[in-house]
Amino acid sequence: MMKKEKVEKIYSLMLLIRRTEEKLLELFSRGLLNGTVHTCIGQEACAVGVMEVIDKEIDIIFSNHRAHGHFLAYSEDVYGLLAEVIGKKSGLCGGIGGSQHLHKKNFYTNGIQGGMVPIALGAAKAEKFKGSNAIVIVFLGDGTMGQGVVYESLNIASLWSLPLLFILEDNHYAQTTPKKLAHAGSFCQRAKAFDIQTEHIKVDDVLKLINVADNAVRYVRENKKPFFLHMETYRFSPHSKGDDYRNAEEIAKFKLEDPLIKLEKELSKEKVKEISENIDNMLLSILNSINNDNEMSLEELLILNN
Ligand SMILES: Cc1ncc(C[n+]2csc(CCOP(=O)(O)OP(=O)(O)O)c2C)c(N)n1
Ligand SMILES: [Mg+2]
Repeated sequence: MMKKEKVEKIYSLMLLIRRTEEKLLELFSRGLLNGTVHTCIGQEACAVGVMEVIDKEIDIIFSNHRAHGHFLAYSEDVYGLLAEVIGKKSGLCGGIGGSQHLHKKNFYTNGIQGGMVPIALGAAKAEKFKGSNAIVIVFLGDGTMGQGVVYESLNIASLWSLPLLFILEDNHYAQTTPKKLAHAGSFCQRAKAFDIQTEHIKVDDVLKLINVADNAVRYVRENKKPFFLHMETYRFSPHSKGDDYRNAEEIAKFKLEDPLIKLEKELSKEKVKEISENIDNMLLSILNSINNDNEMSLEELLILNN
């Protein structure tokens, strides 16, 4: 693929994630969602960068409570996601899983911090046992580095030489707790203590991230060994909805380094407008069709939720 086409594709996916999540926050504030949502606004590059370099036919992805971006970058199934979070039968998991329990093909998630890490380890063991060429990818947050099971998993992944890529999506906070109040030392050093190779990247340029993620994925596939990739990112949205105690100046400073805006500069104004309008129209038509399906309408749900 030419660089220009690649930039358009990556930008479209990142914008799709951002617009979808902005829509979800709006629907939540109108009482139209079934359950909670955690958005990854600001972190889209992490999801898109990794999904760009995996083998979607065979690789297995484990996400966490902040899963929409990973899911959309993996599947682009906007209808399935929105219908699920709205609580419709036509949703990915029949509308009963909600935002934190998404599953499609080789994509799995749940909301228990660290809960998916040993499951990913088991999947990696199964792939090794089968002798397949698949690798397993697990996304975890900085706060989740406080869960003991992560270290048990790092240990066994290294000891048994399993094809497991740990992706630490470090957005500096666990809910509202800054990482510097919770974690001593360096995250990569922790993985290195288990004899696992590591890489650290500050996520300000998605194209750079794609190269780093590609190397990590190749390393795991070729060596059948774990790898620990520490991505330093930032979320612009609150942890969930209104629960934000972060310093406004800090958020503003990170917004200046928004990877989406950085990528946008590589495209013409006309192209950006076209991509943006296409996404907005698509979201509108998906929401209309969700609204018009045979189940309860959004407005009926609103009445029910009140
Ligand atoms: C075992 C467990 N404890 C507490 C929670 C509540 N909880 C949900 S997300 C979260 C913070 C997670 O922080 P981090 O791992 O940094 O991920 P981020 O939210 O920043 O993406 C907490 C405490 C949970 N889901 N599971
Ligand atoms: Mg975090």
